[in-house]
Amino acid sequence: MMMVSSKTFSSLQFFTLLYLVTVTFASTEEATALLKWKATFKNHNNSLLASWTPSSDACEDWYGVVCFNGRVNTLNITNSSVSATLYAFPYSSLPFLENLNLSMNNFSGTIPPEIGNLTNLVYLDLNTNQISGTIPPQIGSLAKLQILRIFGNHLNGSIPEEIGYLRSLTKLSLGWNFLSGSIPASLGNLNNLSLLSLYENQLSGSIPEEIGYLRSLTKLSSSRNFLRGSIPVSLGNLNNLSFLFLYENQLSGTIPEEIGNLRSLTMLDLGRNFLSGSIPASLGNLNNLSFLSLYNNHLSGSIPAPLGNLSNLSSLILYNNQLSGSIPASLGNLNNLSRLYLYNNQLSGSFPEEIGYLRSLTSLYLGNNSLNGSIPSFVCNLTSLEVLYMPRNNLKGKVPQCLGNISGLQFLSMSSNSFSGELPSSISNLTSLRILDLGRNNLGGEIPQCFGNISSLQVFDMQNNKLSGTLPTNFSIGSSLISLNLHGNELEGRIPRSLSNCKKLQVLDLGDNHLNDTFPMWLGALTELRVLRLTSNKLHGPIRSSGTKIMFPDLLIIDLSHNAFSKDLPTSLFEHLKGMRTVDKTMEEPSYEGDGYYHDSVAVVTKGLKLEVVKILSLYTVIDLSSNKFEGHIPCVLGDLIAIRVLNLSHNRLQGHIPPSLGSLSVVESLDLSFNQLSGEIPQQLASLTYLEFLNLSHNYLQGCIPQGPQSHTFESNSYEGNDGLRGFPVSKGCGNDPVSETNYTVSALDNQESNSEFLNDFWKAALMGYGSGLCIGISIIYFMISTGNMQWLARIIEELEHKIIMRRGKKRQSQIIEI
Ligand SMILES: *[C@@H]1O[C@H](CO)[C@@H](O)[C@H](O)[C@H]1NC(C)=O
Ligand SMILES: *[C@@H]1O[C@H](CO)[C@@H](O)[C@H](O)[C@H]1NC(C)=O
Ligand SMILES: *[C@@H]1O[C@H](CO)[C@@H](O)[C@H](O)[C@H]1NC(C)=O
Ligand SMILES: *[C@@H]1O[C@H](CO)[C@@H](O)[C@H](O)[C@H]1NC(C)=O
Ligand SMILES: *[C@@H]1O[C@H](CO)[C@@H](O)[C@H](O)[C@H]1NC(C)=O
Ligand SMILES: *[C@@H]1O[C@H](CO)[C@@H](O)[C@H](O)[C@H]1NC(C)=O
Ligand SMILES: *[C@@H]1O[C@H](CO)[C@@H](O)[C@H](O)[C@H]1NC(C)=O
Ligand SMILES: *[C@@H]1O[C@H](CO)[C@@H](O)[C@H](O)[C@H]1NC(C)=O
Ligand SMILES: *[C@@H]1O[C@H](CO)[C@@H](O)[C@H](O)[C@H]1NC(C)=O
Ligand SMILES: *[C@@H]1O[C@H](CO)[C@@H](O)[C@H](O)[C@H]1NC(C)=O
Ligand SMILES: *[C@@H]1O[C@H](CO)[C@@H](O)[C@H](O)[C@H]1NC(C)=O
Ligand SMILES: CC(=O)N[C@H]1CO[C@H](CO)[C@@H](O)[C@@H]1O
Repeated sequence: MMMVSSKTFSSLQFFTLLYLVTVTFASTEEATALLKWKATFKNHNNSLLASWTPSSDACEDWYGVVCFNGRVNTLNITNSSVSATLYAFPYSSLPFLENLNLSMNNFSGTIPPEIGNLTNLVYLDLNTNQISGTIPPQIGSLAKLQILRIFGNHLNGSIPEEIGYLRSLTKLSLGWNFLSGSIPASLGNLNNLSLLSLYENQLSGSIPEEIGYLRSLTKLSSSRNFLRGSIPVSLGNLNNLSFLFLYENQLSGTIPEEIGNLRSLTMLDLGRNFLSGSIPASLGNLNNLSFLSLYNNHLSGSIPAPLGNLSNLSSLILYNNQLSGSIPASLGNLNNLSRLYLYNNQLSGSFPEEIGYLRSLTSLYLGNNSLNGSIPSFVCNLTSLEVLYMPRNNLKGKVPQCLGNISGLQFLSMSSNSFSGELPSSISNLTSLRILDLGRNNLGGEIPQCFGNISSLQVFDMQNNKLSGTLPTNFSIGSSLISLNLHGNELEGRIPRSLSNCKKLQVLDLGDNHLNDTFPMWLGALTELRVLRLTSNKLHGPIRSSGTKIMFPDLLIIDLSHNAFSKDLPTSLFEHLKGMRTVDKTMEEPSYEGDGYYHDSVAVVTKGLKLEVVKILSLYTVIDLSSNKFEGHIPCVLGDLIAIRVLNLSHNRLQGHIPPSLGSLSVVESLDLSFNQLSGEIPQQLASLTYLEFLNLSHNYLQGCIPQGPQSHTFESNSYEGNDGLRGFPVSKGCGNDPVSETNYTVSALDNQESNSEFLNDFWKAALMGYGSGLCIGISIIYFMISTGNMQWLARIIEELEHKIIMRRGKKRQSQIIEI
């Protein structure tokens, strides 16, 4: 069969060829067995495996097959789009198989016990498939196994103790599954184990002390499980350990001093547990450490000064604890520090000048502590800073002009302090600035004109200061502005027409100022606008539509209260508000943003909140036109805005009847029509509003019987007082429909949990910074939470969504699956 035609054919070449011919063909039995298996694939036309044919040589020609001495030694069909099961694999026909790599395919079904027949296997890799069921104990027969990777599947049940028989194992990766039960102590026998990853399962119980016997371990992760108890002191023996990740469990007790013995450690993450006590000073011995994360625990005491010895540290993440005392000056030695997260603690004192030495610092998060004093100008030496986050401290003095020199600054928040003086105009030189939040201070003076054209700016929040003068008039085309909040200042003049250039604007709050203008109907062309708040200004005149088709299509909150608007209620405006006309059903399918990167603080803290704002907010729609000079009738068309939760038309000069169409506002929670000149009877339809928690119809000229419905009992007589003609419960008897027995309805008080709102406030700003899931999140949620204080209502929805997201955790995206 072999044609040998060359005349210069040496005998050496001849023997070589002969060898190839006789030896390199895989045993026919092996090839046949593999073909049989391939025939069971759901996609047997798989293009990568097209080379697997009866007429070709398995050892020479088949994709992914490597032979040794004519027998199949390696089967490596990683990432080959194979949809199949492991049931028909030729377990008994491949006695020399050492390397089986089926990773990143679509293998489903369970791992059959026959896997134990592959006794020569050295490497077994099934990662990132759809394999379910339990790990068969027969796997313990694979005595030569050095690498076992099954991460990224749907395995459940417990980890078989028999894995402890695999004494040659060097790498064991079982992460990203649904394994439960406790970690078998037998793993402590695996003397050669260098990597142990149990990341993201449902393991419970405590971490066995025996794990501390694994002297070869370099990487240990059992993050994201339900492990309890304390961190075993024995882990202090693992002197080759380089990664120790135990974050997101339920570990309690103190951090063992002995962790300070792990001199090889480069990354230590114990975040999101219930650890208490102080941070052991011994951690200052870990001089290879580059990443130290202890966030979200109950750690107290001060930050140990020896942490300043960690000269390789690039991230120090201690937020959400109860750390107190001052920031140690020694931290100024951390030349390589790029991220310093100390927010949400109880740190006090001023911040030490030495922080100014941290030239590598990109993120400095000090918010929500009790730091005092002024912002020292050495902060401006931190020329690498992108994030400077210091809200909610006791800082005072001026905002330094030199901040304008930190040219890469993207996020500047100093809100809720006591800063005074003027806004430094240098800030407008920061061409990367995305978030500027100096709200809730005592800043005065005018807003420099140049602030109107910081083209990168997305959030401009100066609420509750003492700014005076007029608004900048030069908002320019291409503006990135998403949220402009100048609420609670002393601004006067008109609403600048140039705001119509801010096409991305979602939130505009100019409330509580002295603006003197007519209604800015032209804002209706901003199709993204969700919140428009102009309350408590000197706005006046009738609200008339401009006749355009698109008018506030996404508006969900409009608050024009406490102005001097006059004439009829704006019927044509109501006819347009598309966003208020549908009750959003999308809540049923919240978007799951995944758990991308493991130590992403924000992503972890708030994984349940990664939702599109729009979806949440569309459940909270408000029309507040109270305390103006509106007259005429309440237009029936209001009844079409069926998504309204809060409708307030009180303190106007409205006349005529209450339109029965208001009975269509089926989710309305608060309805206030008091202090008008409404007459006639209360429409029976209002009695069917089952969500209604607050009703005020007082001080009108209403007459007749008060309609009774399921919610009527909750309203007291002051809901109706000042209407001489009204009769019936609760005002009087005599309508023949008094309730038989009084039921206890608990009307939930609007529950203003400041801490909750602050937490969310952090969240959305961080979200804007690109952490987690990107830009369009949270602005409006937070906006409304802070401005309405209605926490309880939102908390309910968020809980519901978190639950749904947890239920959906199984749907993981392959691209996100990581080994450790
Ligand atoms: C395999 O066949 C299916 C259905 O016949 C087809 O949709 C798919 O594109 C084919 N795949 C390849 C790689 O040829
Ligand atoms: C397995 O196959 C992939 C893709 O062909 C290749 O990149 C990889 O090096 C192979 N691994 C082994 C261990 O043979
Ligand atoms: C898997 O294969 C696809 C192409 O089929 C390629 O784009 C991708 O990078 C591969 N993934 C890995 C992890 O090798
Ligand atoms: C993976 O396999 C399952 C079960 O056989 C099948 O329903 C699914 O379509 C396959 N997915 C892909 C991407 O091939
Ligand atoms: C399996 O193949 C993938 C992709 O080439 C590779 O990254 C992995 O290390 C292999 N597994 C083993 C155990 O060799
Ligand atoms: C594993 O999951 C399957 C369904 O996929 C279920 O039937 C079985 O009871 C589970 N086993 C354990 C031990 O949880
Ligand atoms: C453990 O590793 C050592 C050194 O590589 C090796 O000599 C020994 O055989 C291994 N032990 C087992 C049980 O494989
Ligand atoms: C800040 O920079 C100035 C000028 O470069 C320098 O004189 C000063 O010592 C620096 N301060 C700190 C704390 O690094
Ligand atoms: C902005 O920077 C330029 C040059 O760097 C400087 O001349 C100017 O004074 C700065 N503007 C402000 C308002 O600080
Ligand atoms: C609003 O401005 C107009 C003229 O610009 C002035 O006549 C009027 O008094 C102002 N209204 C209030 C309430 O200040
Ligand atoms: C209503 O609730 C109060 C306090 O919770 C309770 O004392 C009272 O008995 C309840 N009344 C009825 C009628 O259930
Ligand atoms: C030859 C051999 O070892 N066969 C075994 C393959 O695996 C099954 C299931 O564990 C055993 O029952 C066989 O004895």
